[in-house]
Amino acid sequence: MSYSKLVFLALLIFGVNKFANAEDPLEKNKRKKDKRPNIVFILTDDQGYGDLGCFGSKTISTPNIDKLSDEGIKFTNFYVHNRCSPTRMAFMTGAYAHRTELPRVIYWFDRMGIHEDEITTAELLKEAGYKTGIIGKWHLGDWDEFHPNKNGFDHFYGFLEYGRAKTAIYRNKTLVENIKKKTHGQHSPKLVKEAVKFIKDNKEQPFFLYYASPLPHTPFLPSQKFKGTSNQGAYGDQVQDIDWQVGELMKALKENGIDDNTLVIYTSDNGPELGLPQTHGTSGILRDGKWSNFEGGIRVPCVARWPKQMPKGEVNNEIVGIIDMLPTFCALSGASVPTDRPIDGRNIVPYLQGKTSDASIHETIIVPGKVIRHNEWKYAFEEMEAGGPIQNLGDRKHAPRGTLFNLKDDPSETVDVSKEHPDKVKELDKMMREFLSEMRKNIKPIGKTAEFTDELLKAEWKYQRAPRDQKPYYKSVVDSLLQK
Ligand SMILES: [Ca+2]
Repeated sequence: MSYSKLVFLALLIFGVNKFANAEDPLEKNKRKKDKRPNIVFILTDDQGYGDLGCFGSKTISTPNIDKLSDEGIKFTNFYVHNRCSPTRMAFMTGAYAHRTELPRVIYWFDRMGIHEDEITTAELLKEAGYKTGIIGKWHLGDWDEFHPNKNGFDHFYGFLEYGRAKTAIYRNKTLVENIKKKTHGQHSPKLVKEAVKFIKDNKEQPFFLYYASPLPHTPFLPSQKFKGTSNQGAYGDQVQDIDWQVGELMKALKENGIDDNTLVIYTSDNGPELGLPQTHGTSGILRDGKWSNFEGGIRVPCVARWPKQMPKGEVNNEIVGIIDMLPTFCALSGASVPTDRPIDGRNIVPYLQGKTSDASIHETIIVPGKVIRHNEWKYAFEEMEAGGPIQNLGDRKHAPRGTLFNLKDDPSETVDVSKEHPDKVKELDKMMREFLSEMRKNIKPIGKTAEFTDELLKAEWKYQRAPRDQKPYYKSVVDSLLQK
């Protein structure tokens, strides 16, 4: 039976019941017969393309993640945005983050976040009868208006945001722990414990677990257990910590007898932070890293495992990305993809089943207004910048507007071939203009708190960046605006 028929049949038999009662034996029986897969989506933070054993690392050991690759599919062309919040927004909405006015990171003082009108991946899965959980880092708004519980997640445990020195762990809306000093790796066992419990509690029914580790982001602070275990400094130690976490999650799936029909996807939210004085992440063969729209910033390692339907040990070189998760998870759960708004992602279930046809599901991936990849061609609609604001660029260079790379011949983006292919330049430039024209017509607002004003936002930025002795002054400006 074809997959779509299976989904249709499952819907016909089991329906979508929002009022499922855990005590009702009929409902319980239905859930036991529910054959839809569980989904575990693991997202790491600032991990480079070259920093997994299965992606060629010789200095970091990742046996558990490599096993996912051996038992499933390795995706070599998986795209995200080049920084945290936009990628997480794209994951939740199935669309490029620029469509929601979010090309940048949300900081805790921003008073903005995901808009209440967004239809999130979690909401769609919840509506389809999945139990939904997020464990780890949210980063789509630090204020109550944008809370994961208001965006389709039945369960939340972790950090609303992880960018500031002081942070906190919440379970749903309850404060569990105030964290005075960043100690990244120390939180891993707590996150794992919560995830293992979530898996156990929901083994009788389909669930969606979004496991968003705050590792291996700067500052590199591995837990004592992993300190010095890799050959790539404290950064590598953190990746080995992540690998341990993946192993624990896989163990829990096996122990609960559900690993066969659970789709596990592992990837990173953006490329590695480069140019640091200490040993850091690597993009492997790709150029540049985080903050940049060179491949090292927007292409990340990705592996997926789903024994029930997926072939073992395959490599998929097609263009795919974080935007594809919403339509793909809709197809798996029987939910309908929203039709009242542009969705840039595509359903890649055929790839997950090992089917690759002559026609690619995706031919194009875009960073709106910046770069466009179409098949093997990559075009700089604007100057492609190397690195980011806090990085030492060393000998890393920008690429001027109009640069064209052929990623098939030149995966490391070293030779501009725009002069040899003027027609291709014209074609891609036109594609981007047409995309932007459509996007501007359909732009969706970012969510804002009641207090949000441009004036307040500017004042908070100044306060955050002010030297210590000037902080009281800028704080008084913020306070006076808040009292208005
Ligand atoms: Ca990140």
